[in-house]
Amino acid sequence: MKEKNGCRNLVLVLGDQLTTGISSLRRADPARDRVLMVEVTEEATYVRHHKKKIAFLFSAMRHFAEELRDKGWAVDYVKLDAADNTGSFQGEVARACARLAPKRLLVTEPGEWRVLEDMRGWQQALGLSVELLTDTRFFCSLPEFRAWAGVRKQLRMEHFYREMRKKTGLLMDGGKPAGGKWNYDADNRKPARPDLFMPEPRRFAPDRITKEVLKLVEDRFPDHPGALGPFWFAVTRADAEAALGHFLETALADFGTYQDAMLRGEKFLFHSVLSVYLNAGLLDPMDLCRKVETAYREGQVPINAAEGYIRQILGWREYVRGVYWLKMPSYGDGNVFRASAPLPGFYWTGRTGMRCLSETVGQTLEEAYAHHIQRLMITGNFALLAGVDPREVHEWYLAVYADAYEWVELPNTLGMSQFADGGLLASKPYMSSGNYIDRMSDYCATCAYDVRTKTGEGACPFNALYWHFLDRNTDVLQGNPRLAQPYASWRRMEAGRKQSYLETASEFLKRLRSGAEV
Ligand code: FAD
Ligand code: DLZ
Ligand code: SF4
Repeated sequence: MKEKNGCRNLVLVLGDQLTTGISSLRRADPARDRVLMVEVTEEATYVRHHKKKIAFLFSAMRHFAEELRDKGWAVDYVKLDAADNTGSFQGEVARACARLAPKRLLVTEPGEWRVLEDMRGWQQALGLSVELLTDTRFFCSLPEFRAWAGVRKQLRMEHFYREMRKKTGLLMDGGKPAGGKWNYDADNRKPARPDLFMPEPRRFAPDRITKEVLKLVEDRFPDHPGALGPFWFAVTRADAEAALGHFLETALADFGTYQDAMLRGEKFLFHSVLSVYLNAGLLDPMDLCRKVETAYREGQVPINAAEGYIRQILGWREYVRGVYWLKMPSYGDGNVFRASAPLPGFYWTGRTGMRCLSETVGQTLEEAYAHHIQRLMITGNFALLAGVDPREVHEWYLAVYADAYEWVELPNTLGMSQFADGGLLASKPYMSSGNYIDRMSDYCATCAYDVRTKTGEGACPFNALYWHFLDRNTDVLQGNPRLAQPYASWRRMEAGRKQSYLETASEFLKRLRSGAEV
């Protein structure tokens, strides 16, 4: 039924805007305005999101609606199974307009181009004044990033990061970087030993709201990938803060040192598992970075850990967002290698004899989580070497990770991991033979393939695929100075050995593309 006088502003809060600090809520007045939050099928199915990701988001949204009500806001919350739920943002805004007759819609800009384009049409489609507000949850505004990028031939994260350090004063001693160096990566990247003490992320038992959501997701999305249980994510700001505190105490000190390590059965190592909360709005990146700096200043963690961690948030996270909005919508079409193979079926099941992949995909399906080096150097590396269509790779990453929204996922996948943008984001493709994986993990010891065998039956597929990739993409890559050494080795290699690499890789790709289990 239509409200008599109508509300002044209707404030649409999206599922990844769960903070009272969001610009739309800051512009509004709880006494006169109304909040709208909606669970819609379209958002859950435009890619088949992991069940745990949908459950996390719906539960966090429902808890946030409660928090807002406790703070005095009037909230219209539309559950997925509500009668007449139209299943789309626009449909639900239209229904709310008919109910509430608002004078204006306030919404903070969404994190995906697709949704922004949709919203840009609402004013006309709904006959309603729509005000899109800047998302202020980032260190670097989009105009600021555009200005930084505009005067450069090449965009490099490291340069951007230093600007951000200077701008925020994070880990700065006057005009100088704390400890004397900007970047401590040289002290990082040690392989982990299985006998190290491994911290675990803080886990939370599902409450009544989460249990209701888990049932809903099981009923409504039975064919989506991934396991629903055990479900242990924080779904409130208070619990996300507790998870952050636990990370600072138990894992941050070794974050840098073992940042690139991988171990069987150790899904998290010294990673924070906080991106899922940061990206949904349950944690504030500025507050997080300040807490990490304090831990360093108080002598609780070494500089390589604090700097390494802050660089991920202040550097990489901000940088990929800037690139996304600078280059969309064409960015998503990048495919410099013209790769066209379908994504192998084992990305959805984990069934493969390649231990590194079965382990990474397996934990992804269990937890909707894999750490950075697994995403980059296992699933990403394999898809790159196997010539998989980058769009398919992108859709997989967007679907299976609980922290995935296009603004952060697309540049990481298409740019950093698949080099599909031709080198805008990364100065060379992140690719490796089995040797790197063997050095940084214990996967190879229990693999059906032998990492030391280079060609022929039983050889680690990464070994031959590495050379096949370089050979078939010579036209694109041979001028890249960072690949001068591998191309020189390839040119020097004895013809018979080259042939054997190429034949082994072709044979493997044929089997892979036939759908046979590899
Ligand atoms: P930690 O290792 O503890 O790192 C700390 C924080 O730094 C993270 O929580 C995250 O907020 C930030 N961070 C680290 N690396 C990056 C990066 N490259 N880009 C942006 N932020 C970063 N991250 C996402 O948040 N969402 C994604 O959808 C996503 N997709 C990715 C796809 C690929 C192919 C690759 C290679 C990386 C992707 N990343 C993505 C970046 C990174 O892998 C995750 O942020 C990280 O694994 C999250 O786990 P964590 O919280 O334990 O991170
Ligand atoms: C990811 C997601 C899902 C699965 N469902 C919803 C939803 O029902 N309602 C909502 O407001 N947001 C959802 N989201 C997050 C949106 O996809 C996200 O806000 C946009 O993609 C912009 O980043
Ligand atoms: Fe992966 Fe090759 Fe090692 Fe097997 S041998 S785990 S396929 S790198």
